[in-house]
Amino acid sequence: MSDYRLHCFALSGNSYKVALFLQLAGADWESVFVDYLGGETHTDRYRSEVNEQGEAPVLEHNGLKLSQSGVILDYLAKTTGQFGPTSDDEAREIWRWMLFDNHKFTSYYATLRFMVGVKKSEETPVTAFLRERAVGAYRIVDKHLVGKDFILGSRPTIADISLAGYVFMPEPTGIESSEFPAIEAWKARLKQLPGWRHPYDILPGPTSL
Ligand SMILES: N[C@@H](CCC(=O)N[C@@H](CS)C(=O)NCC(=O)O)C(=O)O
Repeated sequence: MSDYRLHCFALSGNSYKVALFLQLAGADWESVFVDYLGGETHTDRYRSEVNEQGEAPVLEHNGLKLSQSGVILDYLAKTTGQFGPTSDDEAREIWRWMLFDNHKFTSYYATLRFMVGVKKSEETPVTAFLRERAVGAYRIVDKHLVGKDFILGSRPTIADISLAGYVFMPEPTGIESSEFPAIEAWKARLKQLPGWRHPYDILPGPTSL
C-alpha cells in the first residue's frame, strides 16, 4: 500500500490541490475514486466512514483521516517539511491566502465552472453573479502576483498549491485568461515545477457528465 491514500475525483479541483502537493513533493500516493456524480458523497456510508462533511478530498496517512484541503496542505507541509512557512509571519501570510482561496477564489470559480463548464447550464442571474465574484477574486490574485514569482515571493508554498486547484481546469466559464496576465505567468511557473501534472492526468474518474 502507498504511504498516502487520497479520496478524490477528477472534476474536483479541491482534490487536485492535495494531489498536486503529493506530486510536487515526490510522495508515494494512490487515489481512491469518489463517485461524486453517482451521489457517493451523500451516502450514509461515505459520511460515517470517510468524511462526515460529505466532501472530497480526504487524505489517509499513518492512521489519520484528514479532510478540508487547507488543513491537509498544512499537515503535509508540516510533516514533509516542503512548501511550508519558514517563520510565523510566513505562516500567517500563507493562511491569509488559503482562506481567501477557500472563501473567494476557489469557491465562486468552482461553482461557476461546475454550472457553466461541466453541467452546461444556460446563463442565469446566478451564473452572472458567480462570474462577477470570481472575476473579482481573480483580479485580486492577479494584482498580488505582479512582480512576484509565487504568492509569498520567490518560492512556491501551499498557498500557491491551494490557489492552483481550479486554474488548470479546461472547461470554459466565460472568463478570459488573457485578462489575468500575472496569473497566466504564475501558472506557467507552476507547470515548470518538477512533478507537476495536469489534474485530469492524475485524478481518477470522468472529466465530463
Ligand atoms: N473547503 C473544502 C471544499 C471541498 C469540496 O467542496 N469538495 C467538493 C468537490 S470539489 C465535494 O466533495 N462536494 C461534495 C458534495 O457537495 O456533495 C476543501 O477545500 O476541501
